[in-house]
Amino acid sequence: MGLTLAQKIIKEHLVCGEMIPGKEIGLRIDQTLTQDATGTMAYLQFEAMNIDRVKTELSVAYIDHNTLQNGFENADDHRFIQSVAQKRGIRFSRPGNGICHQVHLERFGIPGKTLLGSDSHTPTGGGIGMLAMGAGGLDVAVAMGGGTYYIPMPTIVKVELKGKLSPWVAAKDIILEVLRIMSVKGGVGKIIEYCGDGVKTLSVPERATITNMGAELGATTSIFPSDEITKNFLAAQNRADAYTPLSADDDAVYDETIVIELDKLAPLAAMPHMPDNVKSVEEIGKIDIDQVCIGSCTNSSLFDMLKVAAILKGKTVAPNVSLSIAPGSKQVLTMLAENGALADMIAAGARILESACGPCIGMGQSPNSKGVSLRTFNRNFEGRSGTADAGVYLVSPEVAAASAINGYLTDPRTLGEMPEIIMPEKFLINDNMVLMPDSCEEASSRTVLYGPNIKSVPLGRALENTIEAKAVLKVGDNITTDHIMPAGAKILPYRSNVPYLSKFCFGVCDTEFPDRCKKEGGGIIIGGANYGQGSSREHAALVPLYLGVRAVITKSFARMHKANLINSGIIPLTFKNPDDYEKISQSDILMLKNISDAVKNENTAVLLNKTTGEEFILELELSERARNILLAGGMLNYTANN
Ligand code: MIC
Ligand code: SF4
Repeated sequence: MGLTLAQKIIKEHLVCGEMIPGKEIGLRIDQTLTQDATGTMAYLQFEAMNIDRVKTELSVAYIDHNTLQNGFENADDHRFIQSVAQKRGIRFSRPGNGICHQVHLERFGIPGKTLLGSDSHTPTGGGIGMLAMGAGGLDVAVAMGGGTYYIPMPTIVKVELKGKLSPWVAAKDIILEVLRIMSVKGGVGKIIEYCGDGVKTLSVPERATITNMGAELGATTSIFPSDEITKNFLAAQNRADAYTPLSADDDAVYDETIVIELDKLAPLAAMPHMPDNVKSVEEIGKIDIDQVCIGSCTNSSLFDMLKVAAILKGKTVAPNVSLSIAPGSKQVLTMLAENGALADMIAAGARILESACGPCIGMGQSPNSKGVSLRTFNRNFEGRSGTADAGVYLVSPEVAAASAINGYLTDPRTLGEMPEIIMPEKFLINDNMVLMPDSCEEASSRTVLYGPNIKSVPLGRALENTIEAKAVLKVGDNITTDHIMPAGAKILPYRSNVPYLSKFCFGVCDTEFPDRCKKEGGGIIIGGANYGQGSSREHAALVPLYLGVRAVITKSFARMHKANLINSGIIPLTFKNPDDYEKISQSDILMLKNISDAVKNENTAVLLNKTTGEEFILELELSERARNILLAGGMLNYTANN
């Protein structure tokens, strides 16, 4: 039986386990990336492991999230990450060099390699045929130290792309269509593999838009074959030797198939507040807008920017709209500047931002109250923009630029003929903003520089046999890590200060949660389906750990968050009968009897609701390794014990 492309790469990197869907497998990781919002924690954990140098083929530390330096904290974190990177054999991409995923695709990604990143959009690398996955910082720190990365073996979904996109319809519309079909929980436990004759009509940046936003499906990763188009992209980046042709076997067997006829797609938008709340732009109609933001790791390539510049050329942004544009990397920004496209954007009234995440993570450009913001980004969760009552629509660069000119949501097909974009044959190569690490000799005298905002990582405690605690919070379906641990300009600088961060935990749902938790000495959280979807941030587990949360009981979990809970020593449990969710109210006293015995040996545990007297069965879906980590009270204790 033939293999799919993802299965081939997994097979080549398999350290342990069998490739049976749902069973735990261990993978060798070739490359890692970190960004600064998760990186400080990841490097604190790496430093705690006492390993001299990283053991990967390549590790890169990017500074792209916390670039708004409103106080010393972010600059201190940058300095800390730089000092660790230089000492430990990691390349350091300086602030201004660009968004990690865009730069990694341009300068470092290699088809067929595994990439683990402390950011959920690491699957962007699937655009050139990498097996690229997001994970919590601790898992990335372990991989940097040469450790194995563990995941449940995913099932493989084939997305067959047929035909060619019509004018004004973009790669973003393909992934929005996949989201419409599969939903934000439809990809959990799955790898999405793209194939079909439509693949060869898509450039690498277009493929990367699709694999990037596969994160919003909850998928483990997404991947495209590596073909002539990949080869030309790598050659244009002066990296022809990185190319290897890769594709699925003709007789590969997939677990599911979705067919998308590209010529039938129209411009789409994800409406507030979920990336799968998708409708066609035509159907939504000409709603008034206040803001347009173009950029982020989803849509900030040179190709995207040239399209935007061509639409804006000779026009002026509508008076009711504020337009911001953040090109994805220094390479993109420089090339735009050199060919005049940047001048067209500026002349039209665009507010040019540095090459960084910026508004995507609420680092500035929050919309006005009740504002309507069109963004080429990948997430439109409530409050993520920094304005609690704003409504964010996710759209393609074409829709964004056309709407910025008109002042209302615009189907770009109404603009007439689509401008032709001619891509340069060679990208401009200048890696002067990537610092090479010290040699082993130099490294021995380099000190790691800790700022005063860097506080120690909270530690769990070994699991006791009975947990009796209050249901300190009950939430519904699709709770994101942005609900659990919000980001944004006011909070992000404290990513290395868990005690301070804890004041904002669950702030979007219930501002009293942190105080309640402290008063009760912790407790148990009750959640709905797909709990913890979204980002890889382990802070969404570390902060609840700090607040004394011992277990989370839900209808189902998102993959990365479940792994982060286990790493933090918080037990993830699911209702055997999802209807039992209704039988627990916030503030009920709950009791998990014989829980350490259950974690040791059983697939179920019993929960007694002491307030109502009812008992329910909960499921424990855990690998042997995860059981041992939980018993030890988290990964750091487990590693120290072993
Ligand atoms: C995001 O898009 O939410 C982030 C910020 O990039 C996160 C990582 C983080 O929280 O630092 C992600 O997607 O993993
Ligand atoms: Fe940065 Fe936004 Fe991409 Fe996250 S999704 S890496 S915040 S640009």
